[in-house]
Amino acid sequence: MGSSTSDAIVVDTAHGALHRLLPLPLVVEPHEGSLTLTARSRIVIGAGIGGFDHTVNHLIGDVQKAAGLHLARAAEAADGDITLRLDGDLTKHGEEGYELLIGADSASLSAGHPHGLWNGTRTLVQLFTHLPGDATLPAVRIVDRPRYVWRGAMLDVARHFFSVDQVLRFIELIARFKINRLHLHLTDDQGWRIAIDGWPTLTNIGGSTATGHGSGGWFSRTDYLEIVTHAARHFITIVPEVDMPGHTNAALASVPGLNLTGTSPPLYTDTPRDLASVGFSSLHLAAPATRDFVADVIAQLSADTPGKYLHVGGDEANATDAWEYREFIELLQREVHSHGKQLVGWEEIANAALLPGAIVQHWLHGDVVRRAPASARFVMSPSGHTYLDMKHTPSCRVGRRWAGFIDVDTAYDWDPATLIEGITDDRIEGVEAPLWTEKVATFEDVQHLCFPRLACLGEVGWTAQHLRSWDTFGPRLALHADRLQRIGVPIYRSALLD
Ligand code: TNX
Repeated sequence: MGSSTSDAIVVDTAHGALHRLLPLPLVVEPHEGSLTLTARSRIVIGAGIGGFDHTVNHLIGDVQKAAGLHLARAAEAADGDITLRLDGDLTKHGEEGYELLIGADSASLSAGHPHGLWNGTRTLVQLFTHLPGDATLPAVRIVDRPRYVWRGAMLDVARHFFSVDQVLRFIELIARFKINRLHLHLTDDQGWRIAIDGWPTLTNIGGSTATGHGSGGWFSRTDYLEIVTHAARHFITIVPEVDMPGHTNAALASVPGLNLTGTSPPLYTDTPRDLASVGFSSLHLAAPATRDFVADVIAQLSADTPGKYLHVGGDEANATDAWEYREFIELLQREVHSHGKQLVGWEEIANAALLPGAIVQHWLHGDVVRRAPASARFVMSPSGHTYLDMKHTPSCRVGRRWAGFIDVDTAYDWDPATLIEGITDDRIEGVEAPLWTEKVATFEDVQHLCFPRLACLGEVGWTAQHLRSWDTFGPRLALHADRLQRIGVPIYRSALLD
């Protein structure tokens, strides 16, 4: 895009279109005037949209909430209407891109793919003032597409369990910022949270605990279906993680045959004090049940997950010999591939022989990441910028501090492409912010740690680097923090936003 557009962004921040958008689109051309919707305005459903009722229903519900108008559907456009069209150019917009035109008489949104149409509706809803009874939209032309395909949040439901209803709400909240991956950390030393057919003790025993005195819990296959379905309606892909071969005490405690001795260790409900004392548990290839267990878990999760990714963990396997670690990851890779899925793992999997398409999730050591083959793709979750379990400031009532304090400026002000030498945008799939929950026991605290920092991540992943600056982001974040507060999200209100 030309410099004139970025100039416009700098000089004209008072224009509603620029002030209200987060993440910032690629091209925003503010025009004079505005469109005022009325009770006669309708949503015109263009050809091909018929199958995407959920997007239309969401838009109708969101306009009702934002502007107090319940728009009807129509087939033919007239003045005052919003037209949705699926006739955009896929090569120009990509799957997620869209073009939105708001003039004094009408608005139109066009995309080449349903995901782009969804994203465009999210932008449209942000453009309202969200003041009671105000149904005006600023005149503007927006052409948009994301920097990265993977813009993720991770929720650790293993250390503390969060219910289906809480996960559904979490999905709704992250979708506001065009986050499109929800990575569920389903298993760890302190709990196993997904029922696997034929292995009832995994959840009956392994799901009964949490860190500290938490009561545990798990998702049935039906629960999981509800989660992936709700996510799909928000164009969010669920990335299920079963962490292996380390971080497996809950499984070892549930299934004696996963142990070399044939005897289970006790359940574990502590928090390792530091990074050196994590990774004490390990699966072993030579234990009698290991290979069947791995095959069954990966087969069921592959079948139940509509998305193409299977995350196998692989982090901090400090109790696994180096040779066995490599063999284990290679076994997991074969199983994942046998179900047509793409392998994802924490950066340590770069120590194994990865096949093309493997996704390596960076969190701590750039040098490990550089060991990955040239064909590997990367999701960047640098702990010093993205770890949502870190405190915002020293006085925060919840959170940890080993990766530093992460206030909203630190969560925003980094460039994924300049973190690790040799890992530039051509190799980067995207970015993700993980919430680990050893110290996070309530959903109130989940929201306090995630919002508004996940809005920062949303823009890091979406907006072209040359358009990003903390100076223009801060005011937009403050506006969206206000909106979150108004709908009852117990956010962290950073002093940087006042
Ligand atoms: C490191 S990040 C971990 C997690 C902990 C987290 C605590 C990673 C791949 N492993 O097991 O929960 O630190 O901040």
